[in-house]
Amino acid sequence: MLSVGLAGPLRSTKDSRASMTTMGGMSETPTVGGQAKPVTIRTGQPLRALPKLVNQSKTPGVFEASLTAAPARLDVGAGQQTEFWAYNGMIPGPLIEASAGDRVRILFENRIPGQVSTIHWHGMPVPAAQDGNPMSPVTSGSGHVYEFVLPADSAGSYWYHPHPHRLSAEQVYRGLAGAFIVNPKSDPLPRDIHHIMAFITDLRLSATGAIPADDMVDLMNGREGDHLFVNGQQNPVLTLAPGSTCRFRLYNATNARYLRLAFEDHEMTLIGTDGGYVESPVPGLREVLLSPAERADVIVTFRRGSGRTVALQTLPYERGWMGGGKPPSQTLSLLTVRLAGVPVRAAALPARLRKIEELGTPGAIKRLEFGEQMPMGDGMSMSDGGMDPTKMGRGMAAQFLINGKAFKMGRVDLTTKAGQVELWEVVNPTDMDHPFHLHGTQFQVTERERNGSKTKTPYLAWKDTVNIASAETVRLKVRQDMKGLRMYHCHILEHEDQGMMGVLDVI
Ligand SMILES: [Cu+2]
Repeated sequence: MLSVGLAGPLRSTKDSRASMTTMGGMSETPTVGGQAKPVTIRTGQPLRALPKLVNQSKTPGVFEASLTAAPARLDVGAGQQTEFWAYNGMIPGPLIEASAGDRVRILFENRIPGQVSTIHWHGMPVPAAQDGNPMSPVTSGSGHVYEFVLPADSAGSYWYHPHPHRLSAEQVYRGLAGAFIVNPKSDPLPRDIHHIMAFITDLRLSATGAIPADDMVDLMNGREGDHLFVNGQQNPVLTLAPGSTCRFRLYNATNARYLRLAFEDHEMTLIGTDGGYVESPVPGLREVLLSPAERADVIVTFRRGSGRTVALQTLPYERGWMGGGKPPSQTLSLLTVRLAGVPVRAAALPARLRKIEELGTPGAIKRLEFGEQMPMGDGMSMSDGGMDPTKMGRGMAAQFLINGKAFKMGRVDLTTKAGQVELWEVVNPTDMDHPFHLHGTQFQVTERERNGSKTKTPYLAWKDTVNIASAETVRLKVRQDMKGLRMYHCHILEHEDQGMMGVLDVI
């Protein structure tokens, strides 16, 4: 177990966990920070479409609206009210839908009691000053207008969430997150394909319906809620005619849960990643792994008959776990597709979806290495970039690092020239997986390396978040086109808040 005063890498409990499961199965008991799971949430409601944020502008090519973050009392199907922090009173936040080329102007009002906040436009190519960095906080009781123009080739499945200094994890697990779709000027997909948003979140509730604060287990591993939601509903039902072809925009908007997604007995065809369409559909996928913050756009044709169902499931995934309190490793149903009525003909996909320019020869190489460390000495007096001592027991906390350093406000960690292609090597020698996210642009993953064996990425795709598995190195090409300060960090939000983040200055 962990002890005071040690400086060195933390060990995960992968091995001991495996033997515990074999011996007694005790680790399969659902826990909430060590207590039995007390709340039952309704399932089986018709899947609802995400409510849209209404465009207030009458001018073509302009999207104008307001988002207010404030406490909201809502029932998510538990038969009791829960106090969330919500955008415009909704869990998840309203869907923002704009088109490539649009000018976007969003008035943000922060009514979260006593906390600064920001809105980060995750994955979107917006100017640094408009991107909701922790350096640009909006104080409680005040507002800020975010304004940016969506570039011509920026269509994709993005999202928005708070990014304040050390408070991102709490503000997201209390409910602040929403989807932001940018549509292309002309869409290559045929119109007879159903379009389904699947914005996946998780939630922990106490017996009284309250959202408990992060405990030590959460701070170490990232918080996994006990209840999984699609568009704010637990295991809702989507009814379709047999033979229907569906496009699912799959989002992992959880703090720390890995989603290994599969449709029972149905293959998926990948058509898009974080930054929009891939060049050509990639058929034959049995599963898609989404680490926190990643998105995938997939096509499924439902080939079972009327009266049958097909579940969208998340399968067990070992991401590495430190200490006790590991949630049960199990297959969970996220969404049930019910087939009913007269069969329809499957839709055909176009052979080409878009052109992606391959980023050229890198002019510079950067190496980023994740680290986990026990604090030195009593460790609890850290003033910058460390953990919040009010939330910890003495001597119990880990630190999460990039290149040996915890995030420090005001420090620039890396510098790059606008317009220059770089090769980034992201190295993970720790025992846990960490999803790596970079602001300001999309990148192209070129290669993964593990135990000396290298795998080239088989197709071009734009990504803003990529999982770096334990003991893995991921190489990616990236070019920043806009000057200013950009964050890069682990998207397990508790790790980000506890220092696994740096600042890139684009000059
Ligand atoms: Cu992490």
